[in-house]
Amino acid sequence: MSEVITIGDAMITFDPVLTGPMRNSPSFSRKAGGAEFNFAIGCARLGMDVKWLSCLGNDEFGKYIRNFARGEGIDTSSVRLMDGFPTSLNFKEIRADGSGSTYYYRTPSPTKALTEQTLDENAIRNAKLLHISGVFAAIDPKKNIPLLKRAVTIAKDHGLLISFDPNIRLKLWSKKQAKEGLIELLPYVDIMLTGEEEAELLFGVSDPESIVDACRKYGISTIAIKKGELGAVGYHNGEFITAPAIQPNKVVDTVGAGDGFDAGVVYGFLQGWELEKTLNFANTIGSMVVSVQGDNEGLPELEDVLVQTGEKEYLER
Ligand code: KDG
Repeated sequence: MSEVITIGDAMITFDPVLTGPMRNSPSFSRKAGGAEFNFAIGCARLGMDVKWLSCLGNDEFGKYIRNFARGEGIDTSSVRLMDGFPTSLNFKEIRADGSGSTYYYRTPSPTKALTEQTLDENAIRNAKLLHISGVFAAIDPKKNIPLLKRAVTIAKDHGLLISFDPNIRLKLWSKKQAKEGLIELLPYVDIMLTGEEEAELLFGVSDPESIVDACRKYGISTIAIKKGELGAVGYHNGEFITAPAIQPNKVVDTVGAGDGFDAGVVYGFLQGWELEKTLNFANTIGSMVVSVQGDNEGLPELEDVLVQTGEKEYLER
């Protein structure tokens, strides 16, 4: 039985050796990434039992990603290697301030083969929380929105919590498609993990109170709004909390910080922590992710986060 289950694509991520326009980087370092995949790694490093539902190409890259996930302790028994679909690729551009762009080669993604017929419904029934994100939805909206609706329906029928990150990637779909598609998932969501801009796209409002009001109309009871360098704002059970950002030592690559934050909120929530402690924990994870290059290399283990938050002493090894 997994505590947390998630569904999504993963890609080979090519990190440039030079900052600046990607075309000028003479070589790249081969890594792996993908929003839901990063989230799964974040949860596993915090000590949660995680299962990831996906399809990869039946090729060297697909096998590398599956092995990587296995090495993180993620249950990959429902990750299938598909003939005829190359594993998705993502070339990154990283600017001097750590921000960047992505250049995808993921059409069609091997997750084309993940359908309502092949969905591991039993695995969903047996978890505590299902995490979904707008990246998987965007890869193939006609198939994946109904598939996600099926997954969340099974999850709700079996008492799971649903966490959701809109993760809107405008290289994958238009603003109109994103809004129409993702709104369909909101009535199933318990924990909303959103950036301000994404909330504005979905609801047409950008201040925290209005975002919370908009989410609550869909029955969402816990909301975390990610404000990047400004920290986060959270809402739960009538309580509003502003949690200041934790300043990272340096910012080298901001990709994956949101996924790490999501894993932190889910961890705190499942532990039954107060909202303030949960947001501080999640912000700390975000700050640790941005100081390491790679989409998931900076995701910390639980002990490392507790050392950063001052709850545990650093023991020199
Ligand atoms: O959230 C980080 C991810 O977005 C990144 O690892 C890969 O761009 C990506 C995607 O589409 O999942």
